[in-house]
Formats: sequence, structure tokens, C-alpha cells
Amino acid sequence: MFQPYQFSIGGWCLVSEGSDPFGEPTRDLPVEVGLEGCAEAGIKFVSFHDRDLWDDDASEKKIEQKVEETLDLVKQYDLSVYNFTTNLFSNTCFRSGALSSPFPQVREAAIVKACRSMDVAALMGAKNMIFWGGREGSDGAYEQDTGLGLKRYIEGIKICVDYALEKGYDYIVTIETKVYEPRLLASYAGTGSSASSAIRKFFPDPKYNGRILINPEYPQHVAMLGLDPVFELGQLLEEDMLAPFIHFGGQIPARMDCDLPPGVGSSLTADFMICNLLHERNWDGIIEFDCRPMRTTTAAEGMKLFLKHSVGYWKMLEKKVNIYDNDPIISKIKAELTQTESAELKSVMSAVHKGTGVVKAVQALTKSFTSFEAISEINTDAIEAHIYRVLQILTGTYEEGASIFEGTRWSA
Ligand code: GLT
Ligand code: MN
Repeated sequence: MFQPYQFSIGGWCLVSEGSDPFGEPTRDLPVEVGLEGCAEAGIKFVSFHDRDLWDDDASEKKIEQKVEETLDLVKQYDLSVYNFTTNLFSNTCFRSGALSSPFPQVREAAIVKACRSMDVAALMGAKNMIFWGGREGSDGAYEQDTGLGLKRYIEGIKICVDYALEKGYDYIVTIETKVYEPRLLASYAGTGSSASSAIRKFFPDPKYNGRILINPEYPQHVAMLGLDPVFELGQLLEEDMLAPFIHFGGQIPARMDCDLPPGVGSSLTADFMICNLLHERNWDGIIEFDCRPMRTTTAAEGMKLFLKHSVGYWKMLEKKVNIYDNDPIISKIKAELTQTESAELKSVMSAVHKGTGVVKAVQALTKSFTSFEAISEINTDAIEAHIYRVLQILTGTYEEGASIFEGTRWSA
């Protein structure tokens, strides 16, 4: 049964003021406007950084009080806290990095702040604790040996994970990947695949299985490199490394992180492929918007419109997934793209999985093989037909569009 996903949003998106490095804030909306907008749009969860709620040097008492106030406030709008995260990038003390800084005093500050946030995450009932390592990188590799920097960063997170495990907290710890920004050159473990391999290397003990995962931000943090997020997504799903939520928004490819509203500046087909792959793989998770209204939006009405658009855009993608799943032309195309393997190929694969008998299996396959010329004769036109039909579904022209398939083997 098709299960539509639920929604969450970063609390910081609701109060974002529209400033950029060259311009002052363009709006000043109380968080209540955003929370009310979430309730109206059907967003059920909201997430916070420690620093969204109190100053870094706040007393324990102040923090406890703020936690209570925040839980009360979100409850008034029928929302609950989904993620908690520690801000290791805004305070000027982290200008040389945080968990990875070459200065031990700065690393100490990062550990103190992050572990304090691990306690708060538990108090707030957060389902996940996010580590976004924006400052864990370099403006030009002048700081330290880059391998050592990575080790410091991931071992810093490991301190926090162990701290939480020893305290018996049951939330998941996630690394949010972004390859550069705010550092100019690179962040350590800045792509989904590099973070995934770092987790394997630094968290080998099975006690960590499923406890430290990756939360990507699609398409922003991948499209900013000019890459297509759906490839990274496939890897994370295949490796069981995908967190139970993704961040979602809009991004112009090959630009700094835009955090535009979903769909704005993005590729509609890539967004569809993300939504489709998550559903095809029966991923059970939540879509957390990490994006904001454009700078030209200044009033409450615009903020609420942005929230409704964000939810509506994702629901539109899911509607397209439903059409795609039930489309007779797509099903014929898909049948060609998902053919069963020959007995010989199956034997090779099972030998590889068993770890023995590969040579014998490849020899049998070679014997049954016809010729490269014969293989070249295979008809691969289904691939192009596939994208044409997807475009028709996405643009709502699939009814009249079906006519271009008439007379072909994919005709309904
Ligand atoms: C920052 C970053 C986001 C992260 C936030 C969590 S902070 O805005 O660009 O993608 O999710 O720390
Ligand atoms: Mn994010």
C-alpha cells in the first residue's frame, strides 16, 4: 500500500529573515506565524538548534526553562519536536572549525556544547540528533593534515555518540553532508558517500549499527556540486545508511546553498526521481523541509504560502509517482528494463555472493556467450521512451501524449 510521507521543518526556516552577505533582513516574523502556518499546511514536526533557543553561554536553569517553554509552544500548534541539532558553526569561537579544529581548546568547546545538546535532545524527545559540520573543513587546507582533520571530526562525533549510548538515549545520530559552505574549499566527509565510508571506518563495532546514519539535503547539498542527488540516494539506500528523514528544498545547480522553496531552481525530474526511489524502496521516513521563503517575501501571508507550497509540491510528486506506478506505457517500458537474468549470469552472481566458484561460473557464462555483435543488436530504445513518458507524466500531458507511443511496442 502506498504510504505518503509526513512532514517536518527546521524551526530556523520559520524565522529566517531573508538577509544575505550583501543585504539586511527583509522580514521579521514571530515564530508563531510559522508554527501556525505549519499547522495549516499539515506539517506535524519541527526541529531546533540549541542556539535557536538560547545563547551558547546560557545557564543550565535558562536552558531547562527554554526547553519547557518550547515544548509547550509547539504543542499549542499540534506539533512535536522531531530533530535536535547543535550549532557548531555560528559562534566566532568556531571560526577555525569545531570538533576538527587544530586548536585543542576549540575542540573541547565543541565537545562540551555538543554533549550538552545530546542531553537536551533526549529531554525534548527528539528522534534524531543532527551533526552538520559546516565549519569542519577548510578554506584552503592551511589548517592541518586533511586526514587528521577528518579523523578529529569523526572521532569528535564518536565521543558524542558514545556519550549518548552510555546515557541510554535512544535517538539516532545523523551526519548531514554538505561538501563546502560556509568553508570555501571543502568540508570533511562532505558527501553522502564519503561520510558513509568514514562511518564504516570509525564505527566498526556492531553496537553502532543503525545508530549513526546520514541525512542528506536534497537537492541542495548535492546539486550545489552540479551532481544529481538520486545517485547518492541510491547508494545510501543500498548501504542502509539513509537516516529516517531527508532534508528537502530547492537549489540552482552549481551555486552556493540556495535553500530555495522546493522546486524553485531545481530539476523537476530529479525531484521526481528522489520521491519515486524512496517509495520504490519502501523507505519509511519523514520529509523535513530545510529551506525558506525567498528574500522578496516579507509578510505572514507569504510565509504561510511558502509552507503550503512546500507540502503541496511534495504531494504533487507523490501523485506523479502514483500515476507512474499505474501507467500501462511505463509498465511495458519497465518490463524491458527489468528483465530476468540467464541461468549462467545467475550462477556468476551466486558464486560471488558465496565467495567461491567464480572462475567456474564465468567459464560457463563465456561458453554460452554469443558474440559482441549479437549483443549490439539488442534494442535499448526503452531508455529514451522512459524519459519521454516521465516528462509527460510530470507535465500532466500524459493523456494526449500517449499518442506518440501509438504504433510502438509500448503502446497501451
Ligand atoms: C544550516 C545548514 C543546514 C543544516 C542545518 C542544521 S544548519 O542551515 O545549511 O542544511 O541542516 O544544522
Ligand atoms: Mn539541512
